[in-house]
Amino acid sequence: MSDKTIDESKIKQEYEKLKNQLKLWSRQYYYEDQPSVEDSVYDQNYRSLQDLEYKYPNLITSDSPTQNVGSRTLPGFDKVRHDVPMLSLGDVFSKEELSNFMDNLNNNYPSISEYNCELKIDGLAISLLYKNGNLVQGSTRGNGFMGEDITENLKTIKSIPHKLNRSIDIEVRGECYMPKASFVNLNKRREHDGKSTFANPRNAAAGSLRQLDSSVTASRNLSTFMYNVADYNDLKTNTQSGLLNELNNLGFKINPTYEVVKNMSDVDHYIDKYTDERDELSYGIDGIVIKENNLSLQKDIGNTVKVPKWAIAFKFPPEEVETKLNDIEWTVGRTGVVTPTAIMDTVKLAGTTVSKASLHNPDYLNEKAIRIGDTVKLHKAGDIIPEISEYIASKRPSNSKPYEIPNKCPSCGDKLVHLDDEVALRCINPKCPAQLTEQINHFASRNAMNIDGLGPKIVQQLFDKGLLNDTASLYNLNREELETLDKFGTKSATNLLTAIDNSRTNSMERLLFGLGIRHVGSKAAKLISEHFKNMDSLMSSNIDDISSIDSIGNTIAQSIVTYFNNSEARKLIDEFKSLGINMNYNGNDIEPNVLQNSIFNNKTIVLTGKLSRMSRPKASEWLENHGAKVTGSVSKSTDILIAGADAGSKLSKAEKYDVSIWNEDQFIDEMNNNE
Ligand code: 0OX
Repeated sequence: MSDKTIDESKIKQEYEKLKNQLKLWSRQYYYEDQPSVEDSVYDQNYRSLQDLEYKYPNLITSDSPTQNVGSRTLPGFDKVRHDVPMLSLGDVFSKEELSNFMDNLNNNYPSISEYNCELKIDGLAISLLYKNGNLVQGSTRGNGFMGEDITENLKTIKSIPHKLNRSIDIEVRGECYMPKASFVNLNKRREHDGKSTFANPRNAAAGSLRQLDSSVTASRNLSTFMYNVADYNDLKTNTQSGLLNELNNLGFKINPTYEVVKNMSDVDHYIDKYTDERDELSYGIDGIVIKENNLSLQKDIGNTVKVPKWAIAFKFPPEEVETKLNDIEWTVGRTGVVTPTAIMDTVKLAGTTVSKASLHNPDYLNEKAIRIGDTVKLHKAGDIIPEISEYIASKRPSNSKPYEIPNKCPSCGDKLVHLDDEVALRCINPKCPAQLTEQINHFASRNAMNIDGLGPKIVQQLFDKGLLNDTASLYNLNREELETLDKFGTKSATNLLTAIDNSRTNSMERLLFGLGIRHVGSKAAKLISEHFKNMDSLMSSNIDDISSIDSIGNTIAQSIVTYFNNSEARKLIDEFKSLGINMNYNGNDIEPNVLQNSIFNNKTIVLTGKLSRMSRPKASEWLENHGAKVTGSVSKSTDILIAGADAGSKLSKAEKYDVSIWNEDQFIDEMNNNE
């Protein structure tokens, strides 16, 4: 073989390698939402490929990322300037505010005679540009002035005409959305494929439009409702309702529910009608849009920089029902925290039956000032979690008395205390039966020692019979004792004994998690066990040793050291040792079911801003227990940013890296789905 041929084959090899590498990275970034290299690395290699192709054009193959026109392979889309800005909408949250808005407008423009009411589709605003009746460009709203060119993707949506019924130049605007059923199916499919699911149809639509391969968008079954044009002169109509009709004639899908009305009372009816029918619609709506109907008047009224002054969005209030508060139940958790739960008459609320709502802690309860017997208003926070908003003063029974926060533990009767400046009430009796049974339940749970068949009812019976008093005593149970349990024959007793016995060989992380050390979730337990390999070396480590582990912070490290400094804890470990419980890390254990089923499993998550319904450490702990790695800063490898109120720079960084951003409601929504 000549030197030249060797050179050529080497270059070809290099070209193939580079091309395939880029294709893999591109796939990881766009299809799997799992980028494995920084953008800069991708760009650098992409340029090397371009250089090679420039020098050796005969190498170029049609599957090269540089040749892919339909599905761009470089991160990001081309920018599109909106010559006529794409406005958003101002919003109001009550009928009173809406009525004020309309009164103001009517006073300033007495010639207003009509309003057009439309449903507010919960999707993404898009703009479609037609030249001579042909679709030439489709874009996202972006910041209103500059969006992204997503023409190829929008072309895959069936409701978007490629050719209009008239050969005109026109720019049409509207909403792209994912129907509820498509969203449910998509998430089912993704879950089945082990991919992360979308939090809501809006996010799913956004993710589907930002695909660089149009065939992915095509498979997502998106749809559109168009409702506006950049320049009214392009249409022969002088009203918003007429404009919708014209758009329909041109071949666009419009939402047919619009109604031309005269006054606030009509608007009121429209709102009530669709508040009732909302659940039945096949697409999500998050409110009603009210627009002054005359287009020339709209022009006179004008816009602010961002929103029209002639239209407003009325956002739906959360659904609310009334019910009676019958009791407040206090339950003791395994760490001794005593939490109140409202027990109410069962009611239907936003699609489910509800009879309980957490009252969180005494401060919260005092703030609500509710009494047993009160009629209360109940809503679902973030559309998911039942929450009492307030009591109805006029319905308070005349003989009701202020509710007294208990000062004794409902389980052991010991005095309840507030530790440090905690709002939570605690029972600090280490022998409190409720705490002990909860500890045993936790110890036996799937992510911990995974003792099959040892549910809370059995634990309670064993405890009541005096056969169990702590986690170690589980390993001393015998068949005769187990056979004294309700409906427990020889077979069930043998099965349970085998399950208990099998748990002796569990890998160290299960025991470590099962101990119930504050802040130590199952994921942290695994990382720590992986690092220290056995319990003795963990017990003799210090805070620095523990926090040197990647993604284990000071809080966890401090908590572990404090735990093992306690002689009772050391005694317990000795007891476990003498009972033959494995103290070593066995290597990669089979992931517990909870982790396998959790969408948070193996996700890198950052929490930022103020969460209103739980503390950040609590949220972290929960996430870690569900397999997530919680880190402090946003990077390309972050999967999800959970942003509470007043989120700052992490939010903009996440936007930059195109990290999924969830608000607290979405997070709580997913927590519920994962429980
Ligand atoms: C919707 C929706 C949004 C557009 C520009 C000025 C008024 N989400 O369904 N916006 C508008 O109108 C805005 N109408 C809608 N129906």
